[in-house]
Amino acid sequence: MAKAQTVALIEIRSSPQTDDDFLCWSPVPARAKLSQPSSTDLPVTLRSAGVGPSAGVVGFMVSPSPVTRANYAPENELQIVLKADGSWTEFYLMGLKASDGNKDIAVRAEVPDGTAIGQTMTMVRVRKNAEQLSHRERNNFLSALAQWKIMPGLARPTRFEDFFTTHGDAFSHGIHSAFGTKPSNFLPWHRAFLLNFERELQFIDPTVSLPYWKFDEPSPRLFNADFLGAKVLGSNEVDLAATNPIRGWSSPSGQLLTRARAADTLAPIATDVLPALACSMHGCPDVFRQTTDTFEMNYHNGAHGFIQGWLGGATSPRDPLFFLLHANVDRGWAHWQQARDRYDSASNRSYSPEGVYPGSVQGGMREGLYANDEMWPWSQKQGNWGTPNEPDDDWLPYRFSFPPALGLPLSGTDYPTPAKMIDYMGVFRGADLGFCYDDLHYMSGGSSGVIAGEQ
Ligand SMILES: [Cu+2]
Repeated sequence: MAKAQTVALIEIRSSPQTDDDFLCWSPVPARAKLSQPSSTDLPVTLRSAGVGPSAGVVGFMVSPSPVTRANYAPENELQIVLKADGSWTEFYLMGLKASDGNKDIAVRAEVPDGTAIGQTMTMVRVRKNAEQLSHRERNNFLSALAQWKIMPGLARPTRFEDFFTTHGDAFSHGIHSAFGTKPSNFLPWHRAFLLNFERELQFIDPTVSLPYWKFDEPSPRLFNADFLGAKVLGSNEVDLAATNPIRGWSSPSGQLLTRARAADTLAPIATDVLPALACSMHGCPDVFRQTTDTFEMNYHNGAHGFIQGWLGGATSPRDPLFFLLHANVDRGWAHWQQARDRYDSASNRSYSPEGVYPGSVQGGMREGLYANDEMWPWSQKQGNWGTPNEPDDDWLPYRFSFPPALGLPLSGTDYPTPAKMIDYMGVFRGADLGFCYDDLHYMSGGSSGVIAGEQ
């Protein structure tokens, strides 16, 4: 029986800070200890307790480090012993069911009579289908988006302008096969761009994750005045409700958001032209270079072209729908990766060209496209496009730093490369990038995100 003053400390991602206490499906290290030395070891049970009916669920594991897909076996609770000397006992935590837009999971250490002697709050923060967000999740996202738009930028008038200008500058310089030279780094570049955006939203509200617009289905909730806007009949104007935090969304010059179509009753992409998502059933290209253009040309271009308006041009991130559209393209890539086990960034099946830029353009392959090249703009280099016959003044050396996220890769001078974008769930290298999708589990392509028997 514990003494009244016995207290256990629990740390997620093994740091005392709580602003890294967010989980996806990937196992992350955690630890617990007595707050002060005791005369005896203390056995405790670790459990998670959800706050509210839609709360998330976490699993526990003790395992040889690291946890991999080969030894992944989460439990609903875990018996551990807190050592008398007050040293740490390590374990792993992983999301089993997504949270509802807040830290709604208490991770508790209980002594045998059921008394909790320590607790920390966490959430399973995953990217969800925008159509299925709760009111809380939608409101959190819109409020953060409204604040982000007016954040003071580092080298441009607003952070918003940084993003769409950067996309415009890079548009025909390697990030799209359709509008520049081949090959492109379309998929990893946009994955980094989205993650950069999502981390900036999380500075404003750490409970927010980027929703995706599942554009092979009609999306009446998303294309609504209460969410990303309803198209006004007979014009390209977009109506946003008076209570919508992003009401009046405009460009820096004051133009209001426009779209030529809405996808509230129609879907831009028919399900049967999604070979990439159906590839586990129907067969799909096996190697990255055969796959990336399918995502870009058939899938991504189709969605942009359907909506048009601001989404139709090189500065398409002016419309926040851009980020939800690209999250779905990224999710498509993630499904393909899962179906083909393409997490090894050193394999040309996962990404090519491999290696680093050799110093001259060969076969259209420019600096920034090789797996281990730092990508612009995060590389912060000027003129690294490397075209021998053009002035290298297309890319400006302005600061576009990847926002640091505690306990996660990519911050400071750990610049994004295509290779660092491949294994986003840490399946191969053991460190996740801090995002995941509601229908793509660490272990399988299952649809619910809940492992059978664990809820
Ligand atoms: Cu796009």
